[in-house]
Amino acid sequence: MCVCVSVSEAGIRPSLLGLQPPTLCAPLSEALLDPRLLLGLLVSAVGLVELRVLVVRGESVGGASPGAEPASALALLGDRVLNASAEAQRAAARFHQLDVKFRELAQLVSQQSGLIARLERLCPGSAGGQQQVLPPPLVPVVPVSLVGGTDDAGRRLNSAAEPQRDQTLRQPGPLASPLPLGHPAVPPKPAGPWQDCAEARQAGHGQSGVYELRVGRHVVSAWCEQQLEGGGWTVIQRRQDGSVNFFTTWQHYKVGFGQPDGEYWLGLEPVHQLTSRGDHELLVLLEDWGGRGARAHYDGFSLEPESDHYRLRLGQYHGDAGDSLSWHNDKPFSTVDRDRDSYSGNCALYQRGGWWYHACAHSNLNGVWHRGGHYRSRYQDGVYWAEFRGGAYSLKKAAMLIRPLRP
Ligand SMILES: [Ca+2]
Repeated sequence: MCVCVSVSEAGIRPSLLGLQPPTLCAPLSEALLDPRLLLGLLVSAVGLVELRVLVVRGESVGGASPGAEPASALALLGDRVLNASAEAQRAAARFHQLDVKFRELAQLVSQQSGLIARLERLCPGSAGGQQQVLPPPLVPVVPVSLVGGTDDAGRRLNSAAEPQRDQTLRQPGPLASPLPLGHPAVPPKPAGPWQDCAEARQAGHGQSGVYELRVGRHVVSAWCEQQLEGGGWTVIQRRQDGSVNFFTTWQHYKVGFGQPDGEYWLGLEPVHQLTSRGDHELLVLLEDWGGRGARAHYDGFSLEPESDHYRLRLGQYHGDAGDSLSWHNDKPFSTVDRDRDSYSGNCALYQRGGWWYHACAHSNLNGVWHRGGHYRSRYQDGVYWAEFRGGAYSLKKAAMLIRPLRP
């Protein structure tokens, strides 16, 4: 007596001898020892495929000799097949349970992976985030103005970098702005509010100081520079002593912060409102720790509305500071909590201040006010204008002024 199964790529199936080749056959005594034949019998026994066990009597198959097999052998085989079938059924049930458990665990892992990915996106400073984000690019600019020049004064003044103090510690800075002209000890309190500093100047107010300006439905305080080149300048940004923390959020940059007679940021929304009334020019005044001043003038300046992230629109550059802002033209404003830059990481996080970052910056006048000029920091986070003193030099004074262009 022999047992036969067909063997295919899909597995081992029992078959009728000769009907589904290729076929494996063996005598009963050997079939129980052959794992392929035994597996075919087990598979059949649990009903996964059709069971056909052919018992060939009296014929020679696979070397089996003709003649009768003892009836006891058949009974033994039957018992073993039944036992194996029951075992296979238990194994199949166990396999099914494990398969269900595996699917549950796989789903749980998938959910946890998604959660981890979301947390990494929310925490760019975490270890996971840093693994995917390269350090921000530094500005490799060697300022032309340094070629053949000297920065001995800056080096003499160079001392340990001092982080800027917290905004809660802010106090009115000295009345002197980074502008080259002097200022009155007591700023005037002209009537207002004015449309802008140029309107106040045209009304005869020629002293620089804090004026009230009507911007939309709000009244804001701003420093008006009324003695520089005919006056009428509205100061929209000023750094001079590190008294104000500029590493702050979108909302602060939107509405403004600081003190108009000291360090301050007028606000993206007021500047947008002012520059949407007509064509404006921008004047950037800089001063290093050696007392050397420089200026960058742009004959066009405006900010798009908040819906366009206060995107920067800039005109042609003129001046002696070097053009470190045109690279940021047409770029949206970014803060540590509103990353709109074109760098894979968060420029405002590394450079510690809001700016119209590209990837990342040739200038950032809203960085950390490091005392002394040259500073040591992990990232390029100083108050810098790369074309003037390089990206690793934090300026002592900086100011941004706007004025309507005369028709
Ligand atoms: Ca980015």
